[in-house]
Amino acid sequence: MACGASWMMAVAVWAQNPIICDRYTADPAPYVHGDTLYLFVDHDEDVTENGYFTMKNWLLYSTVDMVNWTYRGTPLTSATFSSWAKQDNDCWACQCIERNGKWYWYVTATIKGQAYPGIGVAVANSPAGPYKDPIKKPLVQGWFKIDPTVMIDDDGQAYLFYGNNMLWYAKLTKTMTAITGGEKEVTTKDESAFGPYKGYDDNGNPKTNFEEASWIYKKNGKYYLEYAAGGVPEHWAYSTAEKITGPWKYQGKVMGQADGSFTIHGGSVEYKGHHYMFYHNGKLPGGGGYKRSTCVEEFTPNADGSIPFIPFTSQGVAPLQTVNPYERQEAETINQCSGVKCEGDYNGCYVTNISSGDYVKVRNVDFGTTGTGTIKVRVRATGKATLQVRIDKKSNPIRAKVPIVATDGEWVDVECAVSPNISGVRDLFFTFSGSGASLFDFDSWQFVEKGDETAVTQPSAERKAPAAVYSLSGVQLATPQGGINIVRDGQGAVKKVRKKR
Ligand code: FUB
Repeated sequence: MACGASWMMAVAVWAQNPIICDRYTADPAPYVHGDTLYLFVDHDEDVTENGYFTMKNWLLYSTVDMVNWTYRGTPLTSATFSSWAKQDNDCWACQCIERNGKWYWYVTATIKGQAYPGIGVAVANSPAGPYKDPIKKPLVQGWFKIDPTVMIDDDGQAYLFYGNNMLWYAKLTKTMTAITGGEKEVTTKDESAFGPYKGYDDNGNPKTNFEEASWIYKKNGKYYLEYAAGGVPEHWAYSTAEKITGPWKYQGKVMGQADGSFTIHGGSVEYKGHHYMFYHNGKLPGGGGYKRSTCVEEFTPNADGSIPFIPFTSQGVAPLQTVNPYERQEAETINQCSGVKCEGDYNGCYVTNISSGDYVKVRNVDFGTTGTGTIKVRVRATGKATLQVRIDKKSNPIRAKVPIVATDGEWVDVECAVSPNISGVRDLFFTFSGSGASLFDFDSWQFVEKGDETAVTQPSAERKAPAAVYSLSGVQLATPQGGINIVRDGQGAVKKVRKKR
């Protein structure tokens, strides 16, 4: 009995699939750029309308350690494609890549006034946007033309693949915003290419094993096409080819049917020397086939480059590095959470919708041997609340209790002693209490090492709003716009409220 209890605790501590906890995220499309893995995802709304996919926008998250994910905004909505796409729904699968400093985000949407889909592209100078639709029309359109996947070959030629049950590809021009040379159909009814037929559709037509969600890439001179297969419910499979034009050779199943979701759309990526397979399931609380959530598993390709069968886990993947608590960290960099939402855009994001009992977990934070003196949090509040700091478990004793007061719509920094101090590599929990909904907004946090508590910090330039500069000594310091009041309260906290001008 005791043994069983400790096993369950171990699972609970490490469980981190699904990896995004503030919303339902579907059809994950990872992209590695520099040190960062960007995750472009679709968004299943919290409220499903008409018992079908309810998807109004596309989201961006990123990570540098594979276990803590940073919300980077909602850079695209159906409004981005307002000249040709149906509005306020049908924001289906996507993929984004960078070329010569510009980011090209290919999406599925429904053609305005029609029932069939098209594939559009939005362009930006940075992954988080702002994005614009440069051509104001779909690149391709027609029945079954969904789920774009894109790659740039070694000779610089970019290709777009797309389709449901049927599969097409087209060359993209150097601008990445038009196709050239026409659309080519790939014969999905070729069983040696995509596996045996799997049943019939609603109209009695044979369904190919290739379902949708194509994911194209090249590795060691070989082309790989991963895709959802086997009809519905789908599993994950792949084929390979020596040339991008085929012929494709079916290589088999690499993942089973996703738990709680009849679709599985994902894709693999190599990052910092590791191989990861992304997919979605329906396992976030309240989730299901129309409320899906992104998951990730690590795998090791076989010596011949083939992909092994990858089992689903609730544990997910191991951290690639620790988080430095003595540098400013975004509150929206999260391992696990409950209740909260992330908001904002390329100017800066934050955690909001915070209620009593909600929590945010940050995994694998290295507090060092000296440990913490104080914590500084940047918040915006309309009333009183408390942010508590705990370690390793959200029910563990409170190490810091940061009092929050109304801030008049301003972002302010609040600093508070940590006791007993925290050292070592730990999981960090922020818990919240107060009365009412939406207690406050939480922008960032930073610990000050024991002995360094008087250090003065200028919060990062990520947020465009002017930052208050303050000291623990209670000295009022200048800010870019006006001064600040620093008030000590009975609990050792220092509240900084910017003066009205
Ligand atoms: O998310 C809507 C659709 O469900 C996608 O386009 C498909 O790949 C399936 O995951």
